[in-house]
Amino acid sequence: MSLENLNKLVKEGETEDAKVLAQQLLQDGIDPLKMIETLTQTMARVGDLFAKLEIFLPEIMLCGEALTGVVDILSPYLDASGGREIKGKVVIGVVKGDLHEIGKNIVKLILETNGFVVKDLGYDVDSLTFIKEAEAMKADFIASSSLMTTTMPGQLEIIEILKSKGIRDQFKVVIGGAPTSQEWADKIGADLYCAHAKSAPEKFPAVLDNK
Ligand code: B12
Repeated sequence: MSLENLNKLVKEGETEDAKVLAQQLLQDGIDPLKMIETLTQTMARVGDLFAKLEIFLPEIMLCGEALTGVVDILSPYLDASGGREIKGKVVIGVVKGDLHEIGKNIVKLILETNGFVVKDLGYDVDSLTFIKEAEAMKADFIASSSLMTTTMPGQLEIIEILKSKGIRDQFKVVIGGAPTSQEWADKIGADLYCAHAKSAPEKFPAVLDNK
C-alpha cells in the first residue's frame, strides 16, 4: 500500500479506507506533511475534472470529506518542531461568500504546529469580522483564504476597511487560496502571499521583521 493508493482512495471519496491507510502509512514512516501536500495536488486535479464537467459536485464533496478525514488523522503527527516560543498571533478565515475551508484548515494546522497562536474564524467570514477579531486578539496577522474568483474582492475589502479605520499598519495582511497570486497580493497591497501552506511558517515571521 502506498501514497498512490491513498491518493486514489481520497479521489474516490472513500473516507474510512483512506483514514485507515493514512494511519498505516504513518506507521511505515511516511512524512504526514508529504501526504497532505500530495493530497492537496490531487484535490486540485479533481477541481480540474470538475471544471471540465468530467465529474460533478457530489464527487467533489466526497473527495473533500475524505481529504478532511485524512488531515484529521495526520494532524497530531505533524512535527511540532516550532517549539514553545510564540512566533505570532494570527486570525484566519475564508472570505465572505466562500465555503471552501479545506486549505484554510491546513494552513491553520501547520501554523499551530509551528508555534503560532491561531484564531480560526471559519468560512463565509465578513470582512469587518476579520478586523474586529484581529483587534480583540491584538493579532499580528490577518490571514484570509479565497477559493473563487468571485470572492477574491473580499481580500481587498479587508485592506480597504483597515485603511479607512487608519489601522492598516497595525496588522500584516496575508492572503492565499488557489486563484490568488503574488500579482493579486501586489495589486491589493497585501503584505504576503503564500501559494502553499507549507511555506507559511517561514514566510510569516519574515514579514513581521519588517513591521
Ligand atoms: C473541494 C471543493 C469544493 C467543496 C468544498 C468543501 C470544503 N468543506 O471546503 C464543495 C463541494 C463544498 C465546493 C463547492 C463549490 N465549489 Co468548489 N471546489 C473544490 C475544489 C475541487 C478543491 C478545493 C480544495 O479544497 N483544495 C485543496 C486545498 C488543500 O487547496 P487550497 O484550498 O488551494 O489551499 C492550499 C493553498 O491554496 C494555500 N492556502 C489556501 N488558503 C490560504 C490562506 C492563507 C492565508 C495562506 C497563507 C495560504 C492558503 O494553502 C493550502 C494548502 O497548501 C476546487 C478546485 C481547485 N482547483 O481549487 C473547487 C472550486 C474552488 N469550486 C468551484 C465552484 C464553482 C464551487 C461551487 C460554486 C459549485 C456549485 N456549482 O455549487 C460551490 C461554491 C460554494 C461556495 N459558496 O463557496 C470553482 C471556483 C471557480 C471560480 N469562480 O473561481 C473551483 C475552482 C472548481 C472549478 N475548477 O470550477 N467546492
